[in-house]
Amino acid sequence: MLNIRHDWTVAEARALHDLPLLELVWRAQGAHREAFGEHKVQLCSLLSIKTGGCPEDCGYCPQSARHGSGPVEPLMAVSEVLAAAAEARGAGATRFCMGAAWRAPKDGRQFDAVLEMVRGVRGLGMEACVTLGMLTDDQARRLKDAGLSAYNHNLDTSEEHYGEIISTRTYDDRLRTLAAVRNAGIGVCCGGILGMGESIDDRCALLVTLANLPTHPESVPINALVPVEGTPLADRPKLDTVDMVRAIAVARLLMPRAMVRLSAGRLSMNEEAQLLCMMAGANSIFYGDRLLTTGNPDVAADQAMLARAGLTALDPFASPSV
Ligand code: SAM
Ligand code: DTB
Ligand code: SF4
Repeated sequence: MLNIRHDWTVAEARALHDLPLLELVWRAQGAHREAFGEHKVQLCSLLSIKTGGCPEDCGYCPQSARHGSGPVEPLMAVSEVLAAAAEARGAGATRFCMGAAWRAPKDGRQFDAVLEMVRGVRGLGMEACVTLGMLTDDQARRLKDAGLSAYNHNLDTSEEHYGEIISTRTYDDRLRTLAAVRNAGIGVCCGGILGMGESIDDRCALLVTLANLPTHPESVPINALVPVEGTPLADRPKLDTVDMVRAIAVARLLMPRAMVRLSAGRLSMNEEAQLLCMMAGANSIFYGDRLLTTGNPDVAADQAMLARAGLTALDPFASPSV
């Protein structure tokens, strides 16, 4: 019987986290098999539809105007975005995720263009996900009406550590947007970043917060910090990949039915480490040679990695999120 709970404690998550690695991975793999059966990998392509110049001060992010560390580009044209989505579909992606460096979207021409992008991506037969910052209930409803499959909004870290990373919005602001997304009937994509100076308990607390939401997120991206020159976190030491494996395994055990995404940071992991993350329950990756502003393994390398491991890609709409 799958263990679906919403009353996890940090101590329980920590006890799982600290198990001998092979015991932890074995348990997580068991939960994964029970929830999904055959292990398939969801391929999600990512596109930055509006880049940089963001007023928020997220310490990890090259798109914050305060760090002046990355390119600044206005909202892309709908036709360009849909051409990129069609290309991603051609390469085998089943989900197209569009990110905008906004604190929150403003109603009007730009929000209407995003709705058009969502309709277009769905029209291509792909799942559509956007991440646009904080949302109102009305904006969530309009995105739902346009056919949005999922909304990405990360808690990033524990509530305790959050203030060390971001000062321009609160944890509660983030939770309110997640509630607006859930109430509108859109799938929730919510996870975090490891390697930002947080403790192991902070990592466990983030996963417990996600698991104790009234409904588990359908999708949980686990990012390793991509250190970018000019950001306050540029000099953080590289995350130990075993820490990534442990966090993924705990996410799988706490939220057995979620798509757990091995997200940013794959360029600094070798393929064996990535496959160990999959063994521990990761069943989704960002696919395509760019994340938002930084790089990702190219399509050919990922195809070769999956083939080498005998892993197959998920069919469109086979995930429980839609
Ligand atoms: N502005 C919107 C927001 O913050 O909700 C959407 C875009 S924002 C870039 C999406 C997510 O990307 C962040 O919540 C964060 O988890 C992740 N991210 C940004 N920069 C990163 C980095 N350098 N390394 C790892 N993840 C990063
Ligand atoms: C998520 O959790 N990770 C993605 C996506 N959601 C939007 C973003 C990763 C960004 C990495 C840094 C960059 O490329 O700018
Ligand atoms: Fe802006 Fe999002 Fe980057 Fe924060 S993570 S600075 S909100 S783009």
